[in-house]
Amino acid sequence: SQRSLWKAGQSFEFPEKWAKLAKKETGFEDPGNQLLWNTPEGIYVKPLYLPRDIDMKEISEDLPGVYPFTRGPYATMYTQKPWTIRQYAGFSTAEASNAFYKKSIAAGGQGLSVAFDLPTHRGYDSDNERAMGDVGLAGVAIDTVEDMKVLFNGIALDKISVSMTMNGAVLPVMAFYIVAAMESGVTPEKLTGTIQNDILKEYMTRNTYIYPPEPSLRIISDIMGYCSKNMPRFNTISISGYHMQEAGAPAHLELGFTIADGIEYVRCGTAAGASVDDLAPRFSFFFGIGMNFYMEVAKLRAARKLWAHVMKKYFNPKKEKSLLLRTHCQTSGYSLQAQDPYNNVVRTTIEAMAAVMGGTQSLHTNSFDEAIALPTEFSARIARNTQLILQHETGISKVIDPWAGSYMMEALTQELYNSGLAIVEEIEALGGMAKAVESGMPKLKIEECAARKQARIDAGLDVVVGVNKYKPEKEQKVDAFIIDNQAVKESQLKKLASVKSSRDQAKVDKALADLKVRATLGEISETLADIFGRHKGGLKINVGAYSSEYGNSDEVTKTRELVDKFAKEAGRRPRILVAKMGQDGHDRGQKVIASGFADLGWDVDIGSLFATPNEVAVQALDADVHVVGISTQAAGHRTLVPALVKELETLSKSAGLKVAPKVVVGGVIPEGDYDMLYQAGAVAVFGPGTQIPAAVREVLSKLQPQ
Ligand code: SCD
Repeated sequence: SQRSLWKAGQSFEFPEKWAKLAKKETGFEDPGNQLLWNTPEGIYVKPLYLPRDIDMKEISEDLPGVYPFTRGPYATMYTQKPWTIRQYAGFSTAEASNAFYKKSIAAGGQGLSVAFDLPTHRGYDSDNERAMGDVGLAGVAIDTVEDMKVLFNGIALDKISVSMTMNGAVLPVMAFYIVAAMESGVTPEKLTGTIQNDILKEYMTRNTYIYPPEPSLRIISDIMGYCSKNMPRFNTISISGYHMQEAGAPAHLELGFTIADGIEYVRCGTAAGASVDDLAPRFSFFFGIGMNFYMEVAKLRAARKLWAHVMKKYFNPKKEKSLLLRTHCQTSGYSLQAQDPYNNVVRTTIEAMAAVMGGTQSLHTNSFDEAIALPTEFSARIARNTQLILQHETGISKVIDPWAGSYMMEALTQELYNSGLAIVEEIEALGGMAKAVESGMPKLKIEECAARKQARIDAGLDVVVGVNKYKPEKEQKVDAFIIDNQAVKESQLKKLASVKSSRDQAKVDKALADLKVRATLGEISETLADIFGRHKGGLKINVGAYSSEYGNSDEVTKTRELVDKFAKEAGRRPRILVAKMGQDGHDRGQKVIASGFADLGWDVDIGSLFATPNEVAVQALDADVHVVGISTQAAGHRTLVPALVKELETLSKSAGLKVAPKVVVGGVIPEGDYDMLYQAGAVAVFGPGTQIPAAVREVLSKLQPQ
């Protein structure tokens, strides 16, 4: 592949003296160019960097704390105050999460970061029918102010900064947080922390939106406006690229789209009447840090420079702080593997080093078991200690921006800056990010990259240790932390009922319209959804991206032949509905599987997000599919898959069908759940790291041509 790259015409000059030596060592005609690495960013990483690769004039004046802040937002950076160790956590009930937070602060955590469960994100109380599979699973269930008070009980909200990852149901969550603080004696102006409040990326990737874009953007500017007046120490938005990277975006897309989102938010806020200098100083960012070490360090350096430049160009603020990009980072969840899972400790450490060398302000390090289930107490401790070791044992924080001046790092920083800027300009030409999101362009670009990445892994072109190469002879089992969804739900229902029965219902009904009483999260969100409507995401499949990256191998040909044989016998192609159920909106897996199956010869239908088991079954029968493939990331499968199998059987029977469509399940599924899923009627279960052609063959083997 190196040779074909070279022949494609990309050519750089290397010093003759070196080229001669390298030719001897490699036998290559033009070693410098034959050893180029064309990254998913479309950047050619060279085997050797030289002074000529950087523009000395451009970088020689760069200083930390000085515009354009390439070298860091603060002059002294970690030499005086290291980054904040801020571990994203939350599960089951407010009581359980509160106990966990207190323990983790005592063990060295420096800031809080609340993970809410999926029904809370999507604006449903725990007693809503659509919440049934997800209460308390991927985060903590918060229905009322009372829950929020319990969540922070005994934690001084004027001392410890609290980040809340909330976008869709941001109004009730902020309201509960402020009221809970006030009732514990802390006034709003003392609150420090961050609300994610970034809806644009939800439409692109994360999918925990509630309302359509226009009213959602209004809510965001209302929150930014309110906080800038009443909560001056609080960061009003966390403009997030992380989820784009998780969904498949290479660094240049993550960078460009995130900065373009930021520009859109400044525009929204200023259009609502605030000045850029009221808003921008409290903007913050959030990037994902994956395994391409140099690229990730360069990305953070480029992001600061790009933000400073575009802010100056588009808004010309007076305050220097308005130009300054401060960011949180999280190590990549996608890079973690269910196979040979202790390798993940190493991956996370390397990613954490990239975040820190890139100059992050705050960091979450993932736990090694996150590709399997929620972190256990043990794995959460190792994850936190990874940062404590970096802070205390390595000397890494003693030097500011340590990669500055490296030919390679400065060149990569500039290349990423250039590609990020080109994307920002492309989005601006479309009329800004809100318009671009409406067109579906960013989402499709990200999904195409995800399909290509999967194909490279399946074809063995990208090595993942322990997954597609160097597999262990015996799988190492790890303990999985399983939450009893039923028990959490029961406890939430009791608490909800008690809040509802202790208030004056007539007053609630009357006052819900202006949202002033102890309304629940679901009531507030439903009331607003009545006015704004609920947003529905797009459902397009990338055709061709997977197979063009994979190429024509024996494996692909063999698999296609089996699919064709089935088609011949059955009189039609095998047909699969790739669906998601419950409130889990992570759709990278769904989209990648849909692209892969389609490219390998299947007819593919794709299900809407947030479906109930009944809705999936109805769609499956309407489309007359052979198989329903459920993609699951948030543990809802334990409740939802058995319900789906029942629905399929009932509906098939009443439609007079002899056999119901088969059910297969794939995604983040702990080993311990496999039996339960088979017993519930699933015919195949696929964990993360499954190679798609192998999955296609296994699913085919479960089908009888009908
Ligand atoms: C810092 N300070 C310094 C300094 N370093 N002062 C002098 N010299 C130095 N060297 C000061 C700062 O000015 C600031 O004060 C204070 O110290 C705190 O520093 P900070 O840099 O603002 O750090 P922090 O408070 O930790 O804030 C970091 C962010 C913030 C700005 C990035 O937005 C944040 O914490 N974000 C976290 C977001 C998060 O956790 N998201 C989780 C997402 P002043 O404030 O007075 O200036 C999880 C998620 O979505 C997961 C995926 C999913 O669910 O899908």
